[in-house]
Amino acid sequence: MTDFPDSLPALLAPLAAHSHHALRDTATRRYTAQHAVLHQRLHALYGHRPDFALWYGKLLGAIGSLLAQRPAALQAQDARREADPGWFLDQRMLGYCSYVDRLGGTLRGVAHRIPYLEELGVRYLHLLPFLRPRAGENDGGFAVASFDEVDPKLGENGDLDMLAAKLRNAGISLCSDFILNHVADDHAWAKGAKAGDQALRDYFLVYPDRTMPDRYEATVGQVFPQVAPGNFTHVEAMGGWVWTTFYPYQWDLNYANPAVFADMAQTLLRLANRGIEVFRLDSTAFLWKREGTNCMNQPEAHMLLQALRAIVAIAAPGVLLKAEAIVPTRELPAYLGSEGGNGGAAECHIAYHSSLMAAAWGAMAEQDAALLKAVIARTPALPPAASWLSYVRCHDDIGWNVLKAEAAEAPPGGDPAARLARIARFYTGEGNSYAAGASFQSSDPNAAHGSNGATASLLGLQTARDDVERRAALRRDLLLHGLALAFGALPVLYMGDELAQQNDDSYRERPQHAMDSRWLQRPYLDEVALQHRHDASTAAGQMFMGLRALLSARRRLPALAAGAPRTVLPSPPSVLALARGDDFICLCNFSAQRQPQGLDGVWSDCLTGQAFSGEVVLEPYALLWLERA
Ligand code: OTU
Repeated sequence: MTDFPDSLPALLAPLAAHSHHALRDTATRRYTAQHAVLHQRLHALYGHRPDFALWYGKLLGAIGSLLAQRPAALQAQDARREADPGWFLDQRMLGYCSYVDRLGGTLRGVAHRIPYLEELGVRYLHLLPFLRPRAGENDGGFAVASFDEVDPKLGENGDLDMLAAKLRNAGISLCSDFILNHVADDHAWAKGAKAGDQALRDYFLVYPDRTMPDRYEATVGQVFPQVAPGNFTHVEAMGGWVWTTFYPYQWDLNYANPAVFADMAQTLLRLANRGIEVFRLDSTAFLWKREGTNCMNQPEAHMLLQALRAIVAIAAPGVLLKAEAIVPTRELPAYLGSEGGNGGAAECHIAYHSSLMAAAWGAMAEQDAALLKAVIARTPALPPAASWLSYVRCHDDIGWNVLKAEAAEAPPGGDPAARLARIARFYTGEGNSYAAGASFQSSDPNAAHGSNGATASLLGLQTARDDVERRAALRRDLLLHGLALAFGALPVLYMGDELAQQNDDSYRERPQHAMDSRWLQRPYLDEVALQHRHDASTAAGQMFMGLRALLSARRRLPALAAGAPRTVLPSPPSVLALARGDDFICLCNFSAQRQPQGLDGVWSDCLTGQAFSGEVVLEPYALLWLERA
């Protein structure tokens, strides 16, 4: 690369004053390893600009400064993780996701929950947005007004640093949303743009009239078709239409502008230096817009992410990037990097396997594993030191449209939209469904957009009329969790699910939340259920202890590590038989009927030690973890 001599000194200059020569040598080593990808991706995106070389040198200088500022404890963690890049693939890794206020009230309060998290074996805590959000409606914190201030309702900046350090000392990695697709319309950049600052106006995508918005709308989908139709919002102060993929107050950032990339990359490194170890890259699929497309999963979005990965590898290699891309299965692997293709570059370390999650819920509604088998068949092996994230529920809806391809192909086939709409209607409790949930954003009952509801409520605990139905609901709940734990991923529990918490309907009384049924599954941690988590006579106790038994079995089974092999064995239509290597099988019976499953050799139940050989009869909704005897 001809510009190599111009760039390394830019990176090293801020380190010149640094007392430790080692850091300069480390920076040189990392830069040498990353430069080709970093320069190639950014040159491809912005090299046409006459100021590219100057911009690139400034960016590297900023990266060098942030590396120089990185606290020693984090530098030491960086070194450990550079030596063990697959550290997060271990089968003992377990994630937990919650809102700060719903888990502990404030950031300080979350610190008091660490013993509880340790009891579960949590090693990764995803706290939903805790930076200063937009005043008023803010999409649960996903409209960020400042990346450098903590939400005053949750504490102050020092509390974040303190919590991150306490979690790190407990062996728990703090994960934070990094909402890089958009900012709030009261973010300083948006306020400056509204005040007429042209450079800041160029941080956003603004159109003087409807000509371009209408052309884009012809091919772009809608995320909130009911409450926020369309992708553009007219803003008087901007003299036109601003691109707003999500709510009107969430202004998409313009990544065709290199200043945006440089600012956001530095913002991430500043937050990394506060002790955040995992960044959930929100809405990564939407980062690059291209007319005539759905403006998702564009090649340039992957170039941006690969450049971000290279920057993190230089300045904070102990940090993980996690892609939140709620997209069809075929689009997912690219977020973890490509071995071949555009020069084989790493991208994110982790990606949500959103179609696996949706297919498991689809299998439960259909009492048939076909959708799930189709998704697993389309799930390729991953690059080294990359992992799926498996989960049962999260703070968002279950998005069905990611399954269109599998719904068309998996038996019995038929119209995929109608099939997904049937599943979505099942989870609203239609007909004799046991579910208690709500459809999300689908104005047309025959269109499947999303489904909301707490896991236990969607699986029948809320409608259960007697102990038989309660036990069936809990079996379904443990089945979905057992699959997420056995699949071969970094599994993340969603706060409250471990206690079989149900829907929180209170959102309907809060004007700023009433129109968004995702708040059904955003409860406060139920202190009473928490007290009963060891009481087998309660649903909370049965769920917690059932889950904990699976978790302790999982910790001793290397076959369940994220990177270990995975194959689907022959099974009846309503059973998933997932082998992990030669000596472990996860059996899931998605039906209300007993199902026979053939076995070769002698196996024993990981939880009870009961032996099976030749065949096992699976009880309705049974989960069975077997290890070769
Ligand atoms: C993400 O959502 C967040 O998880 C949501 O909580 C936010 O509302 C949204 O971004 C905007 O920040 O596909 O990749 O269907 O599941 O918007 C973006 C609604 C997403 C969400 C969907 C999701």
